[in-house]
Amino acid sequence: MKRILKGVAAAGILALAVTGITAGSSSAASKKLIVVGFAQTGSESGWRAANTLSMKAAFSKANGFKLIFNAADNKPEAQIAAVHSFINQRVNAIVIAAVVVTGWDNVLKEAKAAKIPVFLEDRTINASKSLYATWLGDNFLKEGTTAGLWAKQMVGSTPTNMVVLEGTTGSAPAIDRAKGFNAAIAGSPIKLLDSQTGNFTRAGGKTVMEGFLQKYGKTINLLFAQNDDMGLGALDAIKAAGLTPGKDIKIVSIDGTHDGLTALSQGEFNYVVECNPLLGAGVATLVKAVLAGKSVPKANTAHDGAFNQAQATAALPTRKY
Ligand code: GYE
Repeated sequence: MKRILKGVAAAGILALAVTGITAGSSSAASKKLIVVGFAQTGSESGWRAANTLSMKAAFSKANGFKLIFNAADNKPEAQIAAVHSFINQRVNAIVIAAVVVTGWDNVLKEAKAAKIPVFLEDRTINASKSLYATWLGDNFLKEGTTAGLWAKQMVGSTPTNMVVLEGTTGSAPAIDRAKGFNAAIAGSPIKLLDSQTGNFTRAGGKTVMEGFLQKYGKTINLLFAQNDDMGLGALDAIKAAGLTPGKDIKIVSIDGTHDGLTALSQGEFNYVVECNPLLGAGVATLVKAVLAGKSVPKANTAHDGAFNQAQATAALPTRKY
């Protein structure tokens, strides 16, 4: 919890330093509302649910906003269509949590031509920096590195067979977490048996883990789940195969949701790296700053910690998501 508070406080400090204004201005009611279109990925995970709530709370009428919310069911084309529709509606600002890193150039050029600033929330994209105002999110590469360093240290010199549940193919967190993790375990006796996408969902994690267990059975010693939900889905598959998660198969995951930390506290997960989803207030502050003509940093990174079993148990009573 301390870490989360630190993260939120840091985001607040950053926002204040950038703008000198807060999202909760009391004079907002007398002013025209700022119309914001938010293209969310979908509703794949507990992290996503917390992120959506945080965005809706920050982009409230009381804070001076009218939010047009779209969730794209993790379909890149549907998300780009939503952004097109925001441009057609002449919104004042567009916020995007990009499903995948590619495919953004044309629609972002259109937004630029229409003089509508674009804000990247959570996920990064592959596009020229001139096509968006700023990004606020978590450091996925560092999260992967932290998970990998834990795994390397945990296995020591014991030969270990690993399977990986990847997030949405082509998404920034799936790409960067893999990169960070793989670099961190280099030189360790961890051997990769298999790696497949579970689309950041519980159902996906369960199905893919069932397949891994059928194929590799008891030879699997370690699971890296790129988010909590896939790890939680995998627990069902592991138990159904007669194995004990956290013991027969060690599990490291990323996010730090309430359910993820509960599994860790109960010894079914072994380590969880945090990814803070409470980004709404920071993004709202950036939107107001940019619309007021202020200059803001191009990249704004939230601060994340990590949890072992004892730390998860201590954090759970006050965990916000
Ligand atoms: O880890 C996962 C979610 O983009 C950081 O998306 C986010 C990821 C998060 O579905 O649970």
